[in-house]
Amino acid sequence: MSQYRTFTAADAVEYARAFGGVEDPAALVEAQEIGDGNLNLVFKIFDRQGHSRVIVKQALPYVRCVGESWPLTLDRARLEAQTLVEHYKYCPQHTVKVTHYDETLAVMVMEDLSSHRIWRGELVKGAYYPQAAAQLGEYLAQTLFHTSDFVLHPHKKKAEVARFINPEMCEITEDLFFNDPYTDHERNSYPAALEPLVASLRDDEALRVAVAGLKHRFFAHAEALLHGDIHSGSIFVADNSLKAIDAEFGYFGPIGFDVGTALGNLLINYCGLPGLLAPREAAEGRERRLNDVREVWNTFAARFLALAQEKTADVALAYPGYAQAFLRKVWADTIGYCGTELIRRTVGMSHVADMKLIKDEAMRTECIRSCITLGRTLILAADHVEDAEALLARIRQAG
Ligand code: SR1
Ligand code: MG
Repeated sequence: MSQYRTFTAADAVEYARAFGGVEDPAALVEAQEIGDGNLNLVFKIFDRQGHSRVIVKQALPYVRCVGESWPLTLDRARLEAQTLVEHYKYCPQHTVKVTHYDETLAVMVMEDLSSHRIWRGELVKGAYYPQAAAQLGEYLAQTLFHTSDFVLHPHKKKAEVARFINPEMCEITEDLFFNDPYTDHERNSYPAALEPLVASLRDDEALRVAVAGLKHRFFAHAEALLHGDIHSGSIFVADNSLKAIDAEFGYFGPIGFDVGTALGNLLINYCGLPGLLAPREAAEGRERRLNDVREVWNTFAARFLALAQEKTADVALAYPGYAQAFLRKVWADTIGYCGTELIRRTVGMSHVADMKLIKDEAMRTECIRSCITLGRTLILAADHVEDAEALLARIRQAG
């Protein structure tokens, strides 16, 4: 097969028969398009018994949620496949397995995760997966440590940075995270009642300087191969299992961006729960989210440090105390990027179910208000928060 064309369900079945890696390809008979993200086509391929066996994912040449007026590189499929394959090497237990990739068709075949559910969907229902936070911390530590200068030879690291250059997808993040919410941009969308609060973000000099610093580090700090979009909709969970998917924003960037995006989505849920659940369940759910935030960071930091002590190859970076000093900078970045995720998901164009599903309009507005306010607090406080306990105290204080 060659020449890009957009797949129909029949194309996806034919492709899965040819490249799905199943023992009985003729048994694959039906495809269902299940993509609910912003960008791609995703087909579940079923056998005669109605069991889903593999996933076929294809990049469209434009942003799906906007349409053909926003063209987008097909090369993102290569970057997604490469990122997932690389992350799988270091953390197979928490990364979806990609079994085949075709550059021309911008298609990949992946393991079917029907036994799992998208974490965001579970979080908005109040379902709790007690192991998920520690598993996410483990995924972040393994993937980010093993693709960093702590372990890669400097020549290999530079070649890897080049292999993962991802300018068009990075530009989306650069615009949506660090520009749009702080300007009067047509892509922004938020309740009219919040106009004074959003206008105050534009006029907040200290905030704008801090956001500029975060954007600058996103441009310039090639610390590790990031997932690049590790929100709760990019994570599948099941009892005692967690798998990261959807890595088309992968590139070498600041480690705190991935960790901050992950924490940010837990905190968006924290802000949305009062509008999603009855008061008692919401209060319980919010405590769980705070525990999740603590667990993600503490697991990530402990595992990263242990890996650094055991495996650091570079003689200077191995000097006692350096890994701890590096993690303090990652912590400050994490809090800052976490704050930008809260703001871009509520002021910018990419809204999420944790807010969208709140039925009562006044309540939704108040949840969005608390999310924006918390985002600003975190960005401004990023350099002054001692540890996870101090972060939780600030979140509780913010209301
Ligand atoms: C135009 S793409 C909008 C958002 O969807 C993706 O999932 C990323 O989060 C991106 O920022
Ligand atoms: Mg995605």
